[in-house]
Amino acid sequence: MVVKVYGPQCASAKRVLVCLIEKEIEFEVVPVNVLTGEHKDPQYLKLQPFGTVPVIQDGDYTLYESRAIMRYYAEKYRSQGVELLGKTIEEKGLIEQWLEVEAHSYNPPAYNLTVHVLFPALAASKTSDPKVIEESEAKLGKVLDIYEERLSESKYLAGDFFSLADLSHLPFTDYIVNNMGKEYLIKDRKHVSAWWDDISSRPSWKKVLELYKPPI
Ligand SMILES: N[C@@H](CCC(=O)N[C@@H](CS)C(=O)NCC(=O)O)C(=O)O
Repeated sequence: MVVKVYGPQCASAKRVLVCLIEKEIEFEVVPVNVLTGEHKDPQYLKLQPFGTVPVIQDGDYTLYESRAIMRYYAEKYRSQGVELLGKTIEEKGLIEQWLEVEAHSYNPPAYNLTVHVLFPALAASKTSDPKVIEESEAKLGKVLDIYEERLSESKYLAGDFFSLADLSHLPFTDYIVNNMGKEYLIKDRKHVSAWWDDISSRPSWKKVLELYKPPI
């Protein structure tokens, strides 16, 4: 069964796509343009009542929330493609810890920067608040200081192996480094920078960028 992914152009959807590629799962995409509001169409809201992308359909199974989708496929196809969930329960615990950090500490300021720096540059209808930009950058900097410490001890976030925890950072970090002129947030931190160079050079991520070109 080919997995149908709605909204491939958006960062959260790219999180799902890179996971599907790592797991060698076939997919097709359905474009949903968030800049023109297609994610609020009544037809789309039947699939994703909160009106955000992505959503997947796998036969008659529908799932939304990008991290839930990644976890679902990493578990369902555990022995296929790259192992993304760790080998032991301790590794799995650390992966979950860093996935939570990504969702609740890293993503909010990175998302705010995307909305206030990147979106206004792409659509005249989107406005920018300099105060939000300043506060989000400061928050993200503090989070990245903790990452720097962690990545001085291990090559990847959960240990010396690539996992869902690292993968989940790819789309928004790519915006920060390549589309917002804020690459210094990553590059000025030696271990974070080496980690970024490593994870962003994976063939799976390069494939996503080749298929769905930034800036969005
Ligand atoms: N927690 C959701 C967040 C999804 C999300 O915020 N998607 C963005 C695009 S990256 C979106 O749909 N934004 C449009 C909006 O919120 O109106 C997930 O991970 O799937």
